[in-house]
Amino acid sequence: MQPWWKETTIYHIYPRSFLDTNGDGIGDLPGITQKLPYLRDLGIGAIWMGPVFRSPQVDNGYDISDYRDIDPLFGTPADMDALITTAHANGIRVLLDLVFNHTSDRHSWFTASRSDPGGEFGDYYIWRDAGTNGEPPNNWRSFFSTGAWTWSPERNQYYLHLFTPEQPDLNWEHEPVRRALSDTANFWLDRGVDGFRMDVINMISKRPGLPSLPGGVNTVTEHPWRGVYIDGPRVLEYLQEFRSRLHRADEIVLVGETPNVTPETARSYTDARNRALDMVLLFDHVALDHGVGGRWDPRPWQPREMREVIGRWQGALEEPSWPSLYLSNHDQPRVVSRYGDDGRYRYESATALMTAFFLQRGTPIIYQGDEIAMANFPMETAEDIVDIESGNAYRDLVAQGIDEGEAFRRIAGVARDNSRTPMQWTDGENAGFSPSGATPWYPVNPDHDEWNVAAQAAGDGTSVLRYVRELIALRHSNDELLCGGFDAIAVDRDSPVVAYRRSLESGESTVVVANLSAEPCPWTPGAYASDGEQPKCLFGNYVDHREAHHDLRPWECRVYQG
Ligand code: TEU
Ligand code: CA
Repeated sequence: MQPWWKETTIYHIYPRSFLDTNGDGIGDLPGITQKLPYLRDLGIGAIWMGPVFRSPQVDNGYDISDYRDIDPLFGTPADMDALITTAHANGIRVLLDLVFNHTSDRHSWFTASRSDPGGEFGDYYIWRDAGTNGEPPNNWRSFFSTGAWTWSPERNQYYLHLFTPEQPDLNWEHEPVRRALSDTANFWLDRGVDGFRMDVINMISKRPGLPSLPGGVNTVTEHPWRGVYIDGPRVLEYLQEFRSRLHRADEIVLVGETPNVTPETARSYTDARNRALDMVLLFDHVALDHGVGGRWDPRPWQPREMREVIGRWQGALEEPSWPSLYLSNHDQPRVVSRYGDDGRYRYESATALMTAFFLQRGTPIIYQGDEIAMANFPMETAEDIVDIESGNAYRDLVAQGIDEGEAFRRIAGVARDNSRTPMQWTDGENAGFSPSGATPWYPVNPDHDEWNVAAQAAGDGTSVLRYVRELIALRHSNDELLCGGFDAIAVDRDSPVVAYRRSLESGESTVVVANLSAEPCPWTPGAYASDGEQPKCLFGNYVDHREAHHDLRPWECRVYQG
């Protein structure tokens, strides 16, 4: 028997944009509760919700001022209890998002730490004196285009923040901090939740002495922060201690968000014998389109690179590790616009990408809206950039002397705003996200008239939604796909095809093949059947896939009996 989280499909909810029931334009907990039957019918076994705790919302809830309270924007603690109970009644487990690398600067721990260095909370954050000329203690930059240190006149010291100044980093070196955080997790476990996604969890340990990063290096290719504040020296130790303190530690699931993680560190965090995390969220496959200047310098990507990344990470996270599988989230653009084709082949490319990804060894995490192939928002001007990361990046590019139009173009395709637009439930007003007359916090994508849940659920032709339901059912009913090993099937170097075999020790196997391009390309099914015969095609995204013995058509994917 495998643990439950290996045999489930997780659905990632961005609460602010899922369903607004009270008409304030912001998605809420009752909205999530209302849609649980929809998720159950899709085959979802667990939801992960972005942070809904009390927060000034500087970074949409990733700046938490009270971990034990629900932000009134989203509802009440009673709404959360109702959500958990209803989810369980529908066979759906609930994962919350723990943001434990930092708090909000309005958290009582921080205000106490700032005003009373000698008091109980004095060491809860990373405080340092200024240099002799008043300069910050080192040259670290935050991930959001600012310096990583902010001066506090009140305490006469700088504090560290790897994200916005309103998100001061907690000092995990200080044991009471670690205790307070595991107590917080237990508070929610005792309320019935089944696990957590842990935000930027490989940033919790900073190298002692907080050394400056070497100057003049290409930060995109050289990652000078590795071992300094990413994958620092004590991450594994902290995670092991954290897990050992949890109630029901063996029943729940811990998914770590780990930017810039390496195969080695990912393996150590997820090695079952280490009893730290169960899965980590990987990043190489969402960086294929990063150019020499990084995320804000996009370049075309090659299917070959996707194939290499898949092979590398499936190899790195073999037993006793287990991968997570995701294609997009609230920090990334929409996958169909980014790696697929949101024009002519929108259905085909969305389904091919999901098939190639979600049938690998690991647990699929589907981001809300991907099940109907939601696309990037058609931004027109810099005014459409609302997110703090994208907005800062835009200003930064312009300050570097890049022309405003060019800066906007670079940001628009990759901005986090793209994936944060309201969920498209219907073709009606506000896409059914907010009640009629309300104004959603971010405009709905105008393509909701065609691309929405109601349209894709109705009728019996092809739809991305119906395909995803069948894809999940296929995975859940096929032992090779659930627990088999992964072996890449070799293809020509420049082929756009991703192909692999999932096999059990008993010899049974299932073959997955996907053409990640609009070009037809050669494929000989018989060559991959164990007995050389024409293998049985079980599944595919073209209606006649069962009779298909010919080449792969644009964005075609198929699943064969081994
Ligand atoms: O994101 C972590 C992270 O590294 C982000 O910088 C993300 O990769 C980036 O947007 C891509 O350029 C997590 C959360 O998912 C994100 O929403 C938060 O803003 C961030 O942590 C801070 O808590
Ligand atoms: Ca609301």
